[in-house]
Amino acid sequence: MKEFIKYLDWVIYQIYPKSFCDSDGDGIGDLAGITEKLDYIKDLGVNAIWLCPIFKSPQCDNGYDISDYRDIEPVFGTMRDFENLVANAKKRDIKIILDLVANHTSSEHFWFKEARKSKDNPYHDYYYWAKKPLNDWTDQFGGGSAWEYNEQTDEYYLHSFAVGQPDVNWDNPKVRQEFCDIVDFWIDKGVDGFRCDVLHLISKDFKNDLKWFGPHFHEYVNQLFGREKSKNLFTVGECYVDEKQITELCGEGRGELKSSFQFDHIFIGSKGRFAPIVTSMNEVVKIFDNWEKVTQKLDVLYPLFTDNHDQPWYNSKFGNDGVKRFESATALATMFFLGRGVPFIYQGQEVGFANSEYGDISAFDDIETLNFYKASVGKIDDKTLYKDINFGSRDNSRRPFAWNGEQGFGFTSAEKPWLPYATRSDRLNVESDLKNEKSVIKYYRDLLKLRKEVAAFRYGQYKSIYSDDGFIAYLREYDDEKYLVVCNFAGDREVDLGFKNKKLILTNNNAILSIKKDRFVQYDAAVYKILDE
Ligand code: ISL
Repeated sequence: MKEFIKYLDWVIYQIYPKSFCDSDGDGIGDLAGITEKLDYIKDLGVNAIWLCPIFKSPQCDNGYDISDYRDIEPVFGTMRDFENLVANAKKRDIKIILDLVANHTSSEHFWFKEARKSKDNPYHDYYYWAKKPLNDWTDQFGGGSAWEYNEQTDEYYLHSFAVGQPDVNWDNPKVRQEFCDIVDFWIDKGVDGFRCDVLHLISKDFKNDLKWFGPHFHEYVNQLFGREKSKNLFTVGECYVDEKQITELCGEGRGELKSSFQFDHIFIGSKGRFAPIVTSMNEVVKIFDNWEKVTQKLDVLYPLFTDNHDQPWYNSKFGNDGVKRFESATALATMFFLGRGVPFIYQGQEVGFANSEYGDISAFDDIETLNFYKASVGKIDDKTLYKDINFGSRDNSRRPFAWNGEQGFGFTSAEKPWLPYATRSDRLNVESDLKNEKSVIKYYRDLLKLRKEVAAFRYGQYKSIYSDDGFIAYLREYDDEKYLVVCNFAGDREVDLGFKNKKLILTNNNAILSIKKDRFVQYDAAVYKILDE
């Protein structure tokens, strides 16, 4: 049996700890807050959670700048809170996945504080240094050169992200051993897996583009995750893979990663994060269909996702977050989460949260957004500037989770949260959604229940029927069972899908009752069981 088959039973819920639930009233979410909400998570039909970084960090990039990999960031709680979270999660059969940031540390990490002191410091070679910048790489946050001057040694160090996030030198065997030890430390704490932040950058090729897999990439990943102790972890890379790379990295027996994200459906039509897109769901359905076919053929585990903490809400970007918000959010979920692969739900996606409208830079925190603002203010008119920021900012999906419509939205008892609430929180929150006749949460529950109950949605073959004009129809087949998934993201249409005898088992529009001719209005999603033909 393929080693990844068991992960097809997993449904992963991504948590941004700062913004999920604040248990101690300081305006910042924490581990105890997550523990309080485990039943909510469980009730959705989730059986694993991925926590964005919870480690000690100066928070220049919200925890992706780690100063101690073996300690919990005090604003999130203590190691006891973490152990308590793990124990409570395990009681509910929920697995724990941590975020492993292995490409860079914080500049406040002990290694870097030592490394920068002198060229003969034992930690100096833990990072990349050069007398002059080795190339013209710029940091990924629009902050300028990726090389920063260090006076003490009269050298430059590399930071692919913020100045406070120096890249570690994976060519140094001591660094590789350090990360193996870090992984093992968390295995001993009961962790089931890791999401690996920009892992494709760990082996550098200074003559090429920063994003390319470097010469020793596979060897280093194998060293980290191919070991006896680590080989059974669930691992997913944020590696921007293409078809070839996903096989090389996630293929059976490679001893590297179990899966990796690709981002074709995220960056499609985009001329940059803050430039409103020029595309439609037509492209998205084609990309989805293509990756389903490709990963099936290559026999690799595919992560099914639309949202994460680095993106504005997918439904706001590609779907409809206005009058058809429910229909559009649920149609997206239907297409993605009944596919072949492992579903990743980002916190709040299941409530149909949407982008915010702010007109003041003080409402933003994200380093990339602030860099964009600095570079653009005064050069374009304010109206366009805020339109672009509201469209693309990572803060959209990082705003505090709205649990109810009360003061603090059930997120915090503090007067002010760390980041202003989403502008529609009074209407878009868990409590109001659950009262709604058209509840996104309830639809997610039904959808995940279906995925859990019907083996075909987990292990079945993916068979493409149609994917064009913003319309998709696909089959999932397993043993003698066949299921048809249909989602229409474009204009109203009547289609003959060719399956005469079928039973509707899930839909976001109860008006879909015709079984002979199939009529679909925009954002209709329907799932059928195919009966004898
Ligand atoms: O969001 C991005 C900037 O537009 C992406 O390029 C993002 O930085 C990239 O996907 C890497 O993301 C990961 O590493 C970053 C961190 O800021 C992100 O939150 C994390 O997901 C640096 O650690």
